This record gives sequence, structure tokens and C-alpha cells, in this order.
Amino acid sequence: MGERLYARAGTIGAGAIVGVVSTAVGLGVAELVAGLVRGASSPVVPVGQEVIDVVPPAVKDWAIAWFGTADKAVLIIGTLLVLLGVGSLVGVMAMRDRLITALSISAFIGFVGAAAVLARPAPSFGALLPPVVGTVVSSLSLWWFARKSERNVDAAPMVGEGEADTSAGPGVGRRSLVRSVGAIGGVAAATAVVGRLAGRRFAVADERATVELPTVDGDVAQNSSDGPWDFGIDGVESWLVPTDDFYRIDTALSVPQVPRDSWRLRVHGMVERELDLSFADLLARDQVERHITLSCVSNDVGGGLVGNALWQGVLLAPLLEEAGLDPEATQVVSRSIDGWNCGSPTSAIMDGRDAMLAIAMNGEPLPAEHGYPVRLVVPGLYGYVSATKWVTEIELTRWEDFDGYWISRGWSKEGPVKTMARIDRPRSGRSESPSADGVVDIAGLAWAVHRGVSRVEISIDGGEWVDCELAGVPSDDTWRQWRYRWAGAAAGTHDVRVRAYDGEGIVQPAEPRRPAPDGAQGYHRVEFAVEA
Ligand SMILES: Nc1nc2c(c(=O)[nH]1)N[C@H]1C(S)=C(S)[C@@H](COP(=O)(O)O)O[C@H]1N2
Ligand SMILES: [Mo]
Repeated sequence: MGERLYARAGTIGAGAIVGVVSTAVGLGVAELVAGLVRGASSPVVPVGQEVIDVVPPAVKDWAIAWFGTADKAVLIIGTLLVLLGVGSLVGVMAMRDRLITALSISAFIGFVGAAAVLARPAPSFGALLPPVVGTVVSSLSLWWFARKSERNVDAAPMVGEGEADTSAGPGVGRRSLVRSVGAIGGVAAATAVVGRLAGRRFAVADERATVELPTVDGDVAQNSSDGPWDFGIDGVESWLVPTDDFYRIDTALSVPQVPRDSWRLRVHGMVERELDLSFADLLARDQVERHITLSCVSNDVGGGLVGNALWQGVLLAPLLEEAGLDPEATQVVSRSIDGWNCGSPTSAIMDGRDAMLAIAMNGEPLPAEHGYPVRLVVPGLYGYVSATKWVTEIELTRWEDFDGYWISRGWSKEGPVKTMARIDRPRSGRSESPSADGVVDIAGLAWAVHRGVSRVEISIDGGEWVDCELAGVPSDDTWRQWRYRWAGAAAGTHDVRVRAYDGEGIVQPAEPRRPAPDGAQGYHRVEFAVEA
């Protein structure tokens, strides 16, 4: 008889298991619904997304510092664990005669999920289905388990001589419970897997491969200075960063999947005539192709949140002219399908630089993570004030009338890219062996996007600043490789610092600063050893 689990007598374990499995089957069915209905997602995503949008910036910085780019996975797993934790408590209540309370809590959780969906920028009826159906299913499961244990309690006096492993006493017999839990758990897993597989239909990976990029008019290279653009030094990031290696930063917990046939761009606000463009309209316009270095304001000195790519697309300035922009419209606000937004100074967009609506990166349609089908790229501005991915809306307004996503979270409203230099080789803490001719290569990248890099200097072991050799660049909008061939390096430990000058000959500031609120600054310094 000791094998029996007595729910009434405080079998917390059984209640917790019932709660977990009921939560799981709700989530599994929600996943299935999400896989069947376009625009829907597992309720964990909108809830996690709300968490991202409401947590104070300090917490976000902490999460990024601890988990890096795995912060999103950690958030999803955390949300799931919280749900399962609450679910187990609810299960204990349900199995201890507190069914109404249990179902109320479960309904409340469902309500939170639905509210999170409604808080998203484009809520739809379909998107509400996963949390609603999921909650109903998990509540039914709870109710069913509770009834089952009750029935067993009622029946107890009569089944006293039944099989030992079923309900010969109050509560649910162990074997019966295990069987039911197994079955419901199986349903949870199966629905989740089928939902996941079915949901792949909505991914844009396949349709992306069928985009035929229009040909580009004119040359890629502008006012090209002599090559090579890449010295090809081992350990130094390549001048043109392969798309797969390109850094990714955004607040999107699940990458928006925007079919190009459904994509529209609305240009409105302080314009004479609104524009409403389709993807085909965009393809039909004059195409340009430009090398532009994109960088993130959160990048630390020496960090990797920066990259250079070849972007193809349509220049923004002629488009805004066509809409007849009001001269008093001092801000260009761009919005993404996922609700993220930012504002750039109209002056930066219209001053002749190659601000563009990009449709391709390195000769291929944008990958979903980098904004498929269309994103903005503005040379010289950090991404958080310019580079809207999955862009669907451009609104002309006044500078003081709107603050973008990161501005209300404490970041600077203006975000020109600061002059910065990075040492890629030697790596910090590594040792270098001099080449046959006794030379140690010191090399890296420097950028002052849109102003250009005119000079890079290094100082070895606190010595005099010496000029480095610069690679060529096609324009001022890209970063620039630099190198110094250090001859006669003595064996032992050394340190090297680097600094860059922009196109106007202004040296980058020496005083170290953290990224917030307007970008890190200071000289990158690396300690290394030279082998004998
Ligand atoms: N929709 C959307 N676009 C966005 C962001 C975002 O969070 N959501 N982040 C911006 C930031 S902070 C940067 S640095 C760049 C990064 O672009 P990448 O991921 O293609 O490198 O995208 C910008 N565009
Ligand atoms: Mo960024």
C-alpha cells in the first residue's frame, strides 16, 4: 500500500507532476496552433518580448554582459521555467481540492499571455489563439486529473480489493497516474514537435532564395583609393565581412518572417504625398550598391559589434524628395514590423550620403536576421538610430516630437559613429613568433564611418606614436585595415595601443568611456608576448 500516492494526504509530488504535465500540454498545443496559423507564435515569445521591452536598461546590459548573444535563449528558457514552476504549484492546488483557485491562476497566466500578444505592434486574432487554446487545454488537463483523483477518493471504499496498484485508497493510484502523465506528456511533446515542423512553412528562408536581384546601375566603387582593401593578414578580420560572420543585434526574440509579397513601405507624416511601396516597386527603382560599415553603439573598445558589407538597394533621399518632404521635418522615424523604431536627423539622410533602403547584403537577398526583405542602412550613424531591419514605415516628423526605442531607455538621441581603432593582431594575451626576417605583424581595423580614416598610429610599450600603413578603401563609408611591421622585437612581453584620425585629421579621444550613452571611446590596448 506504501506504493500509493495519496493526493489528499498531501502528495505534493503528484500535484507538481500533474501541474507540470498540464502546463506542458498547454504549451505543446499552443505551439501546434502557432504552426498552423500565420502570424501566431508560441505564447512564450510575446511574453519574453514584453520582458525585453519593459526591463530597465541596466538589467538588459547585465543580461548581455552575462549571457552575450545567448541572452535571448536564456530569456526563453527562463520564461519556460517560470511557467513550469507556477504550473507545478497550480497542479498541487488542483490535486488538493483547490481546483477553482488552480483554474483561476491558470486563466490568469493565459490572460498574461494574451495581453502580451495584444501589446505587440500588430496584434491579430490568429496571434491570440495560441495563448487562449493553450490555456484551455492545460486547464482541461488539470480538471481531468483533479476529477480522476476525486473519483478515486469516492470509489475508494468499494475498490478496496481491486488491483493493488490502482486506486485502492484515496487519491490516484501510482500506476494509473504514471500512465496518464505519460500519455499527456506524449501529447505535449507530439504537438510541440508537429507545431514546430508545421511552423517552418512560414519561414522566409525558401522564398529568399527565389528573389531575383535587379542589376545595379553604375560602379560599386566610388572615389576609390588604391587597393588592396584587404591585406589578408591572418587573425585580422576580413575587410568585407562574410554575411554569416556579420554581427547581429536586435530586440526581436523570434526573427520576424516577412514574406516579400506582403511587405509594404509607407512613407508618411510631414510629406506632400504619402507613398505606399511594394517590394516590386522597390525592385523597379534605380539600384545602387555600396560598401558601408555598420556599427553598434554598444560596442566596447576592441569589440566585434561592427562589420563591413556590400549593400544593394534604393537611395532614400530621392524617395523622400518624391514624397515632397516638408523642410520643417527634422526627423526621419523608421519603424519595423516588430514595433522597434528609431529616428535619424533628416539632415543626415538628405545631405548626399548613401542612406538607403537595402534589399541585399554581399550580393544576396538580406538574410531574415538582417532584415529581410528590406532594411535601412545609413553611413555614419550607429545602428540604433538608423539601421531599422524589417522596415515597413517611414514617418517624417520634428526632432522634438518623437523619441525612438533606445532614446527613452537612456541612450543619446544623436548617434554619429565615433572614430575608433581596433587591434586584431596580436590577440590579447597571446604570443607571436617573429617571421623569418624578424618582423612581428601588428594590424587591425579603424573606422570613422562617413568621415573616413586618414591616419592610424600605434605606440609600443608606451613609446612614441608611429604611423601605420593603411589599406585602400572604396569610400569614406567603410572601415580601413592598417598594419605595422615591427622589426627587431625583443622576446618577452609587450603592449601596444592604437589610435585613428578621421578624414578631417581629428584624432580619436583618448579618455576612456563606456558605450552608454553615445558610444565607447578610448584607445584599444593589447598585451602580448614575443617568442624568442
Ligand atoms: N527592427 C529592428 N531593427 C534594428 C534593431 C532592432 O532591435 N530591431 N537594432 C538596431 C541596432 S542597435 C543595430 S546595431 C543594427 C544591427 O544590424 P545587424 O543585426 O544587421 O548587424 O540593427 C538595428 N536595427
Ligand atoms: Mo546597436
